[in-house]
Amino acid sequence: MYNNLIYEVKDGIAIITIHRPAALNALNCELMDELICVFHEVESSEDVKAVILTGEGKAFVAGADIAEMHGLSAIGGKAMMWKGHVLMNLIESVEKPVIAAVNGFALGGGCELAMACDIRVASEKAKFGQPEVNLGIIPGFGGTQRLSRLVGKGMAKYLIMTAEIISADEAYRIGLVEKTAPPEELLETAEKIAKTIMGKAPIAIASAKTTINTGLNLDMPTASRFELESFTAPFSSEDKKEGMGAFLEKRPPEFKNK
Ligand code: CO8
Repeated sequence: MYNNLIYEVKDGIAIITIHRPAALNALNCELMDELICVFHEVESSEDVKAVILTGEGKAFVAGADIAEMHGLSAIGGKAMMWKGHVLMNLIESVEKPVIAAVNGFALGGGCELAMACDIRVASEKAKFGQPEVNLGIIPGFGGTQRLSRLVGKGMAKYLIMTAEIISADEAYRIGLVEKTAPPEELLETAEKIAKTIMGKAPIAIASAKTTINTGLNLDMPTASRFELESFTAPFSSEDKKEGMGAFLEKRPPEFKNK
């Protein structure tokens, strides 16, 4: 049981809804512990094939909890930051696709949380930003690194240094989100993407996720080599035989995650 999350599994899709309305879903340590716990649960559950992370109300997540951070020493702040890093890295390492359905404010740690997911779909009403410099700090849950990797160094510096809050359309334009949807169609759109991915070979999907995430942290020759090595597991799978066989026999494939 979670105090700040609603967790349900529907047709193979885990839907995690952040529910901390009093603070616009701000990430305090308890909520981050619950997210770490729920992502361990989805990783180990055979029933879960894909994950959607969303928020309830007008915020996805309005940032790290400012009231909690305010009272922290530098050492306490680092401990909270460490928890955030554990969470974001865990989401990236889960071998299932994780889709952020960004329903509203995704600010500071909220934008960082969305960026740790594989794909971001935003409600047309969502707002994004890294407003930490307004508070005298910098992004601390990986945002300086993930934002520059997603939108480029110049745009990342612009957003972090100006603390500008941008619309979903602008986030789409700069490559911070991959799709936008009317608010009432947000979850449906995220589910559609999840189902499309679930129709592919799971071994290939897990391998694609790991290869892209790991390769981005390596120099090009090492990353290429890593792709070469990563290719072997899907290529030797039963699902590869099925996928190619089905193509040649002109029928839809039936993947078995083997
Ligand atoms: N933390 C704690 N409480 C929050 C937060 C937050 N990030 N955001 C909103 N709340 C609370 C408000 O205090 C308010 O509480 P109350 O009703 O008790 O006064 C309630 O949520 C509703 O908020 P508002 O009344 O402000 O709602 P508005 O619709 O007027 O405004 C905004 C919505 C624009 C989202 C506004 O709430 C806001 O600016 N929030 C803060 C956004 C922000 O600065 N986020 C970045 C935080 S810093 C961060 O994320 C750093 C990550 C790295 C941390 C490293 C660990 C040490």
